[in-house]
Amino acid sequence: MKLNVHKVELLISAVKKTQYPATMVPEIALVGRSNVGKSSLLNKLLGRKSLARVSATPGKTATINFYNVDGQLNIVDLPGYGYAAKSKGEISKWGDMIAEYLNNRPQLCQVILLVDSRHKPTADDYLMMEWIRGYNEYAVVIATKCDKLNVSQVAPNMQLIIETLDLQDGDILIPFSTKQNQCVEDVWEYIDGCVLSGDEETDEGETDV
Ligand SMILES: Nc1nc2c(ncn2[C@@H]2O[C@H](COP(=O)(O)OP(=O)(O)OP(=O)(O)O)[C@@H](O)[C@H]2O)c(=O)[nH]1
Ligand SMILES: [Mg+2]
Repeated sequence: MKLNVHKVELLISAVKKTQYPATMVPEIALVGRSNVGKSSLLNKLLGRKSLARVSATPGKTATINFYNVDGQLNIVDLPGYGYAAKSKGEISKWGDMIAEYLNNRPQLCQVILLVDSRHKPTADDYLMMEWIRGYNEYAVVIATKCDKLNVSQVAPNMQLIIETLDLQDGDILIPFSTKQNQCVEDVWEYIDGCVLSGDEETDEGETDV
């Protein structure tokens, strides 16, 4: 069954647990470094140009934003990590805010990790992947900004991501770009599978690892 996006609503921009929406629909969270393209991916997936605010400057998303899709699913846009220009206090406050969400949300059915397709994943990405491994049956990684790669760079860069994050059989790696439409379908295929049919995996369009 394909989930068609008709109505999207920002439920709340939360900074603490008491503000999380009481909805019991399945949730999918987008995590990754600042500036990797989490908010852009959300806009592209939901077909809304500027629902989530996007910026060329890292650190744009500072709250946990819950978007409800057709009353069936929440997609959660989290603040990014690894933004060096922030003060130590701010980094730790953001880290705590992200951890509090990830550790206190039973309806969270999958955490999707975004990494920049141009670069080797960082130590923070690896830590995030370890957390995801402990929490989800398999990992879903989206390699963003693929339009910035030459065709010949795609395969080796995907391989670098697979090796650095130690992706295993059954994990999913989806090359993504906001400038291409096919990859949007690939992500939706996966979300539909995850949300509507339990933990069913899809194998179209993604890189088998
Ligand atoms: N060329 C290209 N640029 C992209 C793509 N996705 C995102 N960007 C750009 O990357 C920058 C950061 O995008 P955001 O979506 O704000 O990144 P974010 O991960 O939400 O960042 P934080 O909110 O700081 O954590 C913006 O200038 C986007 O236009 C993509 O697929 N291709
Ligand atoms: Mg953002």
